Amino acid sequence: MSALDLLPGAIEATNADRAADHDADLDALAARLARRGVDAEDLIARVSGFTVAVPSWGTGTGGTRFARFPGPGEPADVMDKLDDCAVIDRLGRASPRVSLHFPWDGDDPEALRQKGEALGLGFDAVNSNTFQDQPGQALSYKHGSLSHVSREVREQAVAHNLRCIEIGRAIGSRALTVWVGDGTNFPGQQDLTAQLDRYLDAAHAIHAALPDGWRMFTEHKIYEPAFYSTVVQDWGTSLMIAKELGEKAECLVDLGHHAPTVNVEMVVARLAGAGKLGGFHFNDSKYGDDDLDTGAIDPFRLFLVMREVLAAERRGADLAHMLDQSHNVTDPIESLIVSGAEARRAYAQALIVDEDRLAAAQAGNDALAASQALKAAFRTDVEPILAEARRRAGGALDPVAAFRASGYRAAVARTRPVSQVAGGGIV
Ligand SMILES: [Mn+2]
Repeated sequence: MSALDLLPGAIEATNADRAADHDADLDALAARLARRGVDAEDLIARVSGFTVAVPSWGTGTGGTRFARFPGPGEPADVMDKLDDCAVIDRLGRASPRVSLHFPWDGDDPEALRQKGEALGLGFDAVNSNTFQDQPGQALSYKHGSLSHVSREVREQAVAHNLRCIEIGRAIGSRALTVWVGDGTNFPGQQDLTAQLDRYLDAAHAIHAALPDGWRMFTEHKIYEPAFYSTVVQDWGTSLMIAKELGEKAECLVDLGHHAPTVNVEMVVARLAGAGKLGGFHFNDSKYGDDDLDTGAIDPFRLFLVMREVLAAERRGADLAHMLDQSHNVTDPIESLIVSGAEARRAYAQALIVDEDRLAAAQAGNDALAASQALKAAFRTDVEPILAEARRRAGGALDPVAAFRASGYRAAVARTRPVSQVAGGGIV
């Protein structure tokens, strides 16, 4: 028996416990929404159609530069990670696809494809890793990858990205996310302009290798691991790169990769307006790239970002939504379930904004009324809509309660080896 077989009984039991309260809450919310001209059935359908990909690397306990505290039953390999991703989707019903990271997730596309098919999971964007060295690697990325001064290192980094595309093709992915750790720690360490030129030259080679129907996401980050400068430091550079590379290149916005006071929803609006918004890495932060759980710190910002997502989608944008966060003190499965729901919550809140009221306020320069129109949507507790979307898809009304009742973590802890990796480092 697989540990996954523990889920149906737990979903059924916890749903039965909560059904009466949930039905009453849903009826009350539907009536309230109806008075505002919002059809609850329509909202449930829209929410059900909004999904976020789970990052395979997020299923293990994360860490900081200081330490990592492994939890019980951590995935030992990518097959375990995919099992955990299946748990997340079966309970939360918001994440039918997984975003893989190579070479962390091996080099056996056929095995990945078969496993995904067996679990009912698809694959979202594949992520390349040229920010650390792997055992047996010929050349080091210590001083950069796609922007390295050495042509040989750049070629090695390009070749890795091409391999990621190859694996992605075999498993049904249709996008490659490129984030590099390239940058400098000292003024003068590198020529800032020449460094970006080298990056562009290498990125062109990757872009040229993209199959039809594929996209390449360029992900910017203001700092870390380089602390003085990074090669793709902000959305402006990311946009320059995407425009320079061509049609298949688009910008990915990781919510944590900006300076603390940056207006991220503005960044999203600008990239969407330029026709170069490709997708997101959702997470949350208080100070920098904290990689905290989506919606954990500033749910209002997430809502405002989702407003821009919705606006872009209404204009025809096809956006890739992924989670990218580090779970240092929680069970990663629980965090990823909750984060998928938080993304959906913000999306649902964005959907119920009274657009006519907002447009009238904007046309009349009535700032207060405009703000109130947004707040009215943000203050609405849409949890019954989210829960109903889960239940109708066979998921749990309360997925964390169902997960805890299932005993899944204890079951896999009996069969998976205890993780020995206690050192610091990113995940
Ligand atoms: Mn990211």
